[in-house]
Amino acid sequence: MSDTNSLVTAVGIGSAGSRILSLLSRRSLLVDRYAYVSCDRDDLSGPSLGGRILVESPVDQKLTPVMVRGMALGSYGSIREAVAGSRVVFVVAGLGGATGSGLAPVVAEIARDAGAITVGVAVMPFEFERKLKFYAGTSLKRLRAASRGVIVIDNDTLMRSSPEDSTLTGLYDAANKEAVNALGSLLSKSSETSVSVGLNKVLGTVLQDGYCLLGVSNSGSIDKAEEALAGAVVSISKLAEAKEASRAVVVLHGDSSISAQEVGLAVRRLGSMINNQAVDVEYGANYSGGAQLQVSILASGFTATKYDEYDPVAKVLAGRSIDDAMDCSVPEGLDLLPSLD
Ligand SMILES: Nc1nc2c(ncn2[C@@H]2O[C@H](COP(=O)(O)OP(=O)(O)OP(=O)(O)O)[C@@H](O)[C@H]2O)c(=O)[nH]1
Ligand SMILES: [Mg+2]
Repeated sequence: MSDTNSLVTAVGIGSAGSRILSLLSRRSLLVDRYAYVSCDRDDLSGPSLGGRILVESPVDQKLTPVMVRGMALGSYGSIREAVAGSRVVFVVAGLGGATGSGLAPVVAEIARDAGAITVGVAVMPFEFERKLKFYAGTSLKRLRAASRGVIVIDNDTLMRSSPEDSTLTGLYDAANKEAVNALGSLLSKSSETSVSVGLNKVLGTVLQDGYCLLGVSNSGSIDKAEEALAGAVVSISKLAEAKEASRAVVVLHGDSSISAQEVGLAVRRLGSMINNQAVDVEYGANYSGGAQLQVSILASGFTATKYDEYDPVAKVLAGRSIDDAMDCSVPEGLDLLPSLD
C-alpha cells in the first residue's frame, strides 16, 4: 500500500446512511473525511461537514436498487474522488430501500479498487418492514463480497430502548442515538473522557470471515454492567449463534462512575455468556454519557445469520447462479475473439 493512502474516510449513503453518519461526524472520531451520496436532495441538506454527491433521479417513479445503480453511473468519478487516498473507507447505509441497497456495494467496490481497506456498516430493516427484507438480504451479500468486513446493525436491536408508543421519527431518533453512541465509542479518539479501542483493534475484529454483528443494551440498575452486557449478548443471539464469535470488542459508554472493575467484569464475563471462553476480547470505555450504562459488543466470525433467510432465491439456488443477464465472460487465458476489436 502506498504512503499516500493514509486517510480514514466514511461515506454515508441514502437516508439512513446520511443521517447516522452526519450525527457521528459531530463526535471526535478516528475519521478524517466524510462524504454523502444520495438520490434524495433532503438527505444531503443535513450534514454540515464533507462532500455531497447527488445522484439525479426521476421523481415520478418508485426507484429500485438496480435503477439507482444505473442512474449513478455518471457519479462514479465523483465517488472515486471522494475516497481517493484512503487507507480505510467505511461505507454506511441502511439496507432495504433503493438508494442504500443499490449503492452501498458500488461505493465499496470503488473504494476497494482505489486500494482502500473497505468496511461496510449496514443497518438492517425493522422486523415490521417485511417488504424491505429481500433487497436488504441481497444487498448485504453484495456489500460483503465488495468489502473486507461488514458490521451489521439490526434496527430491532436499536429499537429496544424506545417507548412502545414512539412515532416513526421518534423511533429513528432513538435508534440513531443508540447506533451513534455505540459506533462513536468504538471509533472514538482517546481523550480525557474516553479510553479508545483504537482503529487497529477494531479492524482486527471486523476484518474476519463472515459477518461482524453489533449487540447493544442499556441498564441503570445496581448491576448495570452485568445486566447491560447480558442484554447486548441477547441482542446478538437473536441474529446468529453467539458461540460462533471468535473475536469481540466490548465498549462501555456511561458517566465517570464506570469503574475499571466493571470493564474487567465485562471482558471476563463475555466468554462465558456466549459459551465460548476462547473468544479474543478487546475493550474500551467512554465516560461522556449519562447515568444509564450502554454496553456495546462488536463480535465477528459469524458464517450464518438470520439475514440468510432474507434472500430465499439464494437458498434455493444453493450457490448456483441464474443465467438471467446478457453479460458474457471470457475464460482467463483465452485471447479475445478478433471480432471484439
Ligand atoms: N436507524 C435508522 N434507520 C433508518 C433511518 N432512516 C431509514 N432507516 C431504515 O433504513 C432502511 C433503509 O431505508 P432508507 O435509508 O430510508 O432507504 P434509502 O437508502 O434512502 O433508499 P430510498 O429512499 O428507497 O431510495 C430501512 O429499514 C429504514 O427503516 C434512520 O434515520 N435511522
Ligand atoms: Mg431515502
